[in-house]
Amino acid sequence: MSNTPASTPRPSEITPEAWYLNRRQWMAGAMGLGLSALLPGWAGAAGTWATRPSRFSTDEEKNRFEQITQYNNYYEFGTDKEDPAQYAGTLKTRPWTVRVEGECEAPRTFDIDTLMKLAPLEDRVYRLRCVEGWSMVIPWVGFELNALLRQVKPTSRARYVEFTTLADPRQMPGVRSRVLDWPYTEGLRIDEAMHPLTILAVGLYGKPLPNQNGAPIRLVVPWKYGFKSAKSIVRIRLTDTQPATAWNKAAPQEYGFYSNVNPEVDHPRWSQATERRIGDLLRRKTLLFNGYGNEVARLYQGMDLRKFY
Ligand SMILES: Nc1nc2c(c(=O)[nH]1)N[C@H]1C(S)=C(S)[C@@H](COP(=O)(O)O)O[C@H]1N2
Ligand SMILES: [Mo]
Repeated sequence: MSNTPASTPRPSEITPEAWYLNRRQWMAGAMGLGLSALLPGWAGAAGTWATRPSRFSTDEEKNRFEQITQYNNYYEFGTDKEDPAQYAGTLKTRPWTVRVEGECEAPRTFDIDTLMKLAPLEDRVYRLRCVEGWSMVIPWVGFELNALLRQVKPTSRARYVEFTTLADPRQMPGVRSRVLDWPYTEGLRIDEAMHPLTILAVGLYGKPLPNQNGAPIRLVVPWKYGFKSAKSIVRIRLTDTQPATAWNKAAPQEYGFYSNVNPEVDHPRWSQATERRIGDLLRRKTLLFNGYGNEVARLYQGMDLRKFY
């Protein structure tokens, strides 16, 4: 029970329409009671959300705020785990826009403050499994990517989604080194992108995202290795062909397009059978799809997960 979120509705059961309606109704109620301080999304002066657990959340113990914000991968700010916390202060997160374009009828540029308001009143407490062999449990605040994609009306040719993140050498010292071919890009198949577990996170622990965690907006795909969860996104493009991804370009035999967490498919240089939860002494077994198999296994029915790693 503790390893998987409570039973998840099928994507078709959670329409963005229903979700907006719920939120509107909730807001109307809150207004009526004079509880405007509890309004979702908009953080107001305090910059916080009043959140409640989501049915998608794991009830495993959460990592502490300090662990989540001081042990990071964000190569634009350096490759050591302490670098992002130390150097990401130079990242300017306002003004900020996210361009959503490509195979869609209504391409649009969204302002970050508009997007922040889409985040509902719930924490998405997700496991994050890094390909390097460590994991954390993080209470994200965010909204389902499908809610944004539906707004631009994808065409029938939209089979994949490409994510492009900021690469500004003036703000990001790591971009001057050649560890990756900047900008950092990632990709999902359209059904993965539309899945209700896939979110754009704008906060954690009820506060706007710290820069080192990918402010002001980052992807979170909890059944895939952490590197799929691109930080500080500036562009989302619907495509008809599989997009190139930064890690696949850097080392194709090590990092495939799918990168689903899989204890049976080893990284060429190490086993993926176990992981260390940050804060724990002993390693634990890694779960197929990071424990989200009940929700996502059907997306890969009939696929050879060794070939499509
Ligand atoms: N733009 C960008 N996004 C990125 C990375 C990065 O280096 N640059 N690192 C990835 C990796 S390897 C992981 S494990 C997660 C870490 O997210 P966290 O530091 O918020 O836990 O971010 C991912 N997103
Ligand atoms: Mo990672």
